[in-house]
Amino acid sequence: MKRWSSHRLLLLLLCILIAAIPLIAARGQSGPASRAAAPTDVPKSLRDLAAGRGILIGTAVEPLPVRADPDYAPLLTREFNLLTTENVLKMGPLRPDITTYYFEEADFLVDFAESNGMKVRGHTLVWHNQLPEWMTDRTYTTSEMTWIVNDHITTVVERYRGRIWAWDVVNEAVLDDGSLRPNVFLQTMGPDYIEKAFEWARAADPDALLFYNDFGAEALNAKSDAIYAMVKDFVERGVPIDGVGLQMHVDVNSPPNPADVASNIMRLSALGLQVQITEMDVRTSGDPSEAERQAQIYAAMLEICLEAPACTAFETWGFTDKYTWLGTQTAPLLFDPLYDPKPAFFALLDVLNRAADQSPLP
Ligand code: 9MR
Repeated sequence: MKRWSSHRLLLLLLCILIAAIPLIAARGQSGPASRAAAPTDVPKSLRDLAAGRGILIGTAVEPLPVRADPDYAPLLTREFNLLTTENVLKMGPLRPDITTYYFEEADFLVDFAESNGMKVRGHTLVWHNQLPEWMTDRTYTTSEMTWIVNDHITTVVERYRGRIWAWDVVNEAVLDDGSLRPNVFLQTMGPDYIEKAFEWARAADPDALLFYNDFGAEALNAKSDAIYAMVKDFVERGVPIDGVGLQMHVDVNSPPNPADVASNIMRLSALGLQVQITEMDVRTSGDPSEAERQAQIYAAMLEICLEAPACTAFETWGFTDKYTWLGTQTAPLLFDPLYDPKPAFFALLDVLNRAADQSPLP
């Protein structure tokens, strides 16, 4: 047999390849393995759907799992476009002594949020809990405490001016019976400490949204009545406040009445204030049979938020049951400890999808 020279063999291979190009291209366009079809198969994320409805969807975050758990950040940045600093901006962790501020951890989370297109809620400037020992170990005079709180708000809010979208300026200052919580600020500065905090925050960043944030005041009760009266008075007197945060730490067996939550949001929005669901979780006994009921509670609260134009953000207090302040037995969040989505996650997706169908964007 006649032997083929190597350059003739090469030529033959080239011809076969050229002849096959149209076939390969056609399969690429219409075959079952078509890559062009892939993007439509990927379900939209909570953050994509929420953005289409004009609200932000967020969650509380600690630096440790962002740094150390490889499964954590990809899901966080896929599903959420708002990040609340769970602990790092509280006075205890932030201010180890009266003149020292430790910003490293907060800087890390703010940088992380920015590089992933997420807005930041700063939590929290004035709170009776998680205070540094130097504050709780001795008593201060009125002018000393006024200086401490003013320096704190001014230093922290100025540092993140233009980078922190919204602040929980004062957190949990009201008790269930509607009276002011007798904390160290009330005891030294008197009831005016709340409005002073808002004024100092406004001066430090005129563009940040300023919130009063509390728990157990989602529906209609003595506490939410007192908060309503307080912020109404602030609005009337020109104290700079932009909104009220409803934390929404609830139990699967005793959720707030949805109609009452809607009424509460309505009366706050009639004052010209925004409302945000800031810390939602739904505690269960850990029994998986409660997962559907938990999902309905999440869905009901998101629906209320979507129906109220004043409700501008919906946030959960963490997103995986692997990391929750309630302990891992209570399964309060949207993903299980292995990061598998729970019925609560699908219920939120469903609410956002249905809302998008009802009012398509122009
Ligand atoms: O989730 C926070 C937890 O890690 C802290 O140990 C705890 C300290 O009290 O605070 C938790 O967050 C709280 C938030 O700052 C204010 N609202 C209630 C939240 C749950 O306790």
